[in-house]
Amino acid sequence: MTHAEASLHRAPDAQSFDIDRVRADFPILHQEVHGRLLVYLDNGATTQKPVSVIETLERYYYLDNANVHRGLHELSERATRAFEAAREKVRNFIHASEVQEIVFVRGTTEAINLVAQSYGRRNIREGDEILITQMEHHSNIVPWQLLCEQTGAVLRIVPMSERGELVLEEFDRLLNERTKMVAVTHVSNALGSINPIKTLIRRAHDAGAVVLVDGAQAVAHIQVDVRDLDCDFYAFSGHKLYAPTGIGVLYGKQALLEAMPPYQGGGEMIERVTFEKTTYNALPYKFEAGTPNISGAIGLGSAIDYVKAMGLGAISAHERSILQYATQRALEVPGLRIIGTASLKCSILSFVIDDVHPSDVGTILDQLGVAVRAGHHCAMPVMQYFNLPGTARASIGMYNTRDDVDRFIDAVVRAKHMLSKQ
Ligand code: 7TS
Repeated sequence: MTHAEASLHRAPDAQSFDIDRVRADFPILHQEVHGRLLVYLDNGATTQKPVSVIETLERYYYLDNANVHRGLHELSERATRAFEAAREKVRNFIHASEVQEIVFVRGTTEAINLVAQSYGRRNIREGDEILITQMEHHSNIVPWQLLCEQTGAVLRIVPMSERGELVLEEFDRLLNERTKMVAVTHVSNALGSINPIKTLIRRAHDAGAVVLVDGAQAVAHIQVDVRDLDCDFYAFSGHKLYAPTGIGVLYGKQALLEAMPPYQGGGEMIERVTFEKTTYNALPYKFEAGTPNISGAIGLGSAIDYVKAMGLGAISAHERSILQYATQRALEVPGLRIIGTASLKCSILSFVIDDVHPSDVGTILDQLGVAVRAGHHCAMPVMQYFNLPGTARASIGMYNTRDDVDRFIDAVVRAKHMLSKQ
């Protein structure tokens, strides 16, 4: 049994979450950066990859690489089987009913653009309203602005409170018979707030709107069940779920996807082409023009196997305790202010320090071997709301420890002493 295979046979309950074994599965963590052991706290941007995923990619390119759905030869059949097996793993992971409801895309951004351009241009007209929230990532703002420019629809924004919680009364007030689409993030990447999306989905449906959930910051931390949520679309990126970059998923309810026109034209997505008329392939291939990211999808399947073997419940419990500890330690630092204090949060600790620019904090932390992100986090409206140029952000993954938090806090204290004017 290889190291990677052995790691997939561990029991997935909270007690047995063996952080040392988990860390051993992530080779990249065991290096020095600027002379110190790396502390990686930028998981909101992208996660590191376990050996099992790296070995899956290696095995694919060593042994099986071929194009999918077209060759009659052995390698093509193997590649196709592995690619479609990955789709089934995604279906099972998010509890979708049908494998046809799983469309492979480049990432969350492409998934949302696909829905805006395909569903949106077919179904949304002048005067219709699209409801998003004040805490969206630019990926869940700009595609809707483009659609509004193209159709004459109107974008409406659900406000949030100082804590970074959506104001539900405002959500209810803004929902009306003109609301055709509600697009909301499951977890805020800038604040860590977990939104009550099941409630939002129910209320949006009662008002006759379709709902897209941006799950980019959720899938690695929260068990997602698209059937239980009853969302119409759910988008996420593989690379924030311990999988390679360049692969992501759009889940859509079959009836909605069936009725949507293709997003891009090309190979794979057709049934028959003549110069007079082209007919389209069945779901999900209608939305997968061109050669897909085959190794990426297979890598995503492998990452899902890894996460399931560790147990998402155990991962969540571990990350919750690390976030709690980090929050408590951060509050001990004089002059540090946490941005985003929602009662339900996961993974993310955004903060500012009195009269210090967040990028300077990020640079000093890097010099001390601690990787965080600093800036607007592609959520400029959130920064505008708090009247800040940006924040520094530590974001937690399954392999982070209390030691990581201690190193991070020590580095923040040093940065504050070096940079603070007082
Ligand atoms: N939506 C949310 C909530 C995100 O956090 C991100 C990426 C995206 C959409 C876009 O995902 P992509 O994979 O298509 O790029 N967020 C971040 C971040 O917080 N830091 O770097 C990328």
